Amino acid sequence: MTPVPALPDAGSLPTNAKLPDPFQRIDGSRITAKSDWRCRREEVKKLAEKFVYGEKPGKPQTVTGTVSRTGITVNVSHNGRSSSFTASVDLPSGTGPFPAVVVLGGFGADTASIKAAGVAVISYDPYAVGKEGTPRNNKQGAFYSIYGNTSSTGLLAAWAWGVSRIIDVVAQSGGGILRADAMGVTGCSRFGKGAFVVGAFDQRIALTMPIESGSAGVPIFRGIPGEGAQSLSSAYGEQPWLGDAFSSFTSSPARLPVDTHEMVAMVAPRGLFIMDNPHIANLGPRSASVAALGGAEVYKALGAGENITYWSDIQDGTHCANRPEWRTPLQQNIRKFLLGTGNDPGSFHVSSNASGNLADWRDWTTPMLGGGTSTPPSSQPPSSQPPSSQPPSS
Ligand code: MCU
Repeated sequence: MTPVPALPDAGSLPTNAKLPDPFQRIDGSRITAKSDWRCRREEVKKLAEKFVYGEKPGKPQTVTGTVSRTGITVNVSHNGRSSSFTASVDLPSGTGPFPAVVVLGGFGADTASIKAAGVAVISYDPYAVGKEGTPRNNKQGAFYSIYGNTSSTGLLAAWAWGVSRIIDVVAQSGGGILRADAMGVTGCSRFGKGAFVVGAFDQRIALTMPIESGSAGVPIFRGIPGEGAQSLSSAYGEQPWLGDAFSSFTSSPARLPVDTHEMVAMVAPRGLFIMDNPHIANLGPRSASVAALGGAEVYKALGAGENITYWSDIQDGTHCANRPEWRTPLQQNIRKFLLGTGNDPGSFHVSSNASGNLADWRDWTTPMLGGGTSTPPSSQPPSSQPPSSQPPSS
């Protein structure tokens, strides 16, 4: 892969009230083929690390661990430092090996439906890897034991690094119990922010399902002030979720060279099911719908427009409630992307209370990308993906 060119300096970024063009490379040219997306995605990733989340390092020098029918252990060492953490496993009935969904935090995800579909639940405590409640210059948890307590990487990227290590261990385990090629991720609220970053930064995740993620999650940063969602300075200051470098953007998101529609795009063409709550303006649901619509343009350009679902048309306004409206699309997404037994098209069900208009936010058009081989046909089982949507990834 061509190396990513030099990234812009924080001091020289132009102000752009519109969403950056996801198809435009750092050098100013636009991509023309589906096979160009992989390199462009790498640029987006580097920009997102530098300006938003902080660096998510790749696989450490040593990752070992175990997978049993009840739990996963992860042991990591790198440059003479080591740390470890565990996650619990809850298997569905049947013989396996099973697909699995990593659930961040202990609430909000419909784990009963996941298991009923024949998929294992891996309960992952993000705080074991990146604790909340610490100052930015003394971050704690398994990630920071390795990369240093003053690492500028925020908690969301640290949590995502932890899930990547779980996948490493599952992949190394021989696949008797869990399938590393059929892994999903979900979580609600702050753990919806985490689930979103997990799926954007690890191409091995087959299905990404953030729930009611709010500011620093799915909503476009540029839309948050106008919508009256949790302010960027509040989200930046409440916990070190975002990287330290985001501090210079909290009152000027229009200077960001990336926005979250491009995090949506990083998930493409893989399965993405965004669940949101239109009854709580603090969550920025209108800005989340714009992120989904903007990112969906990349899905469409890759010929994978049916792999993204956005659903905020729900009755109950309680934050992180278990919602009947999401059960059917959840089952459909699991069948399509984890079990390989279905092919229902994704769709947008945007509440009229909180529906954003992409046309207000973009000054670019969606190209017809050439080449037919960069995205899997949606009926393809999750285990076999063609080269350009493959790892390497970490
Ligand atoms: C929506 O996620 C967060 C929100 O950003 C915070 O301001 C609030 O304190 O907690 C929410 C959450 O994680 O609720 C469970």
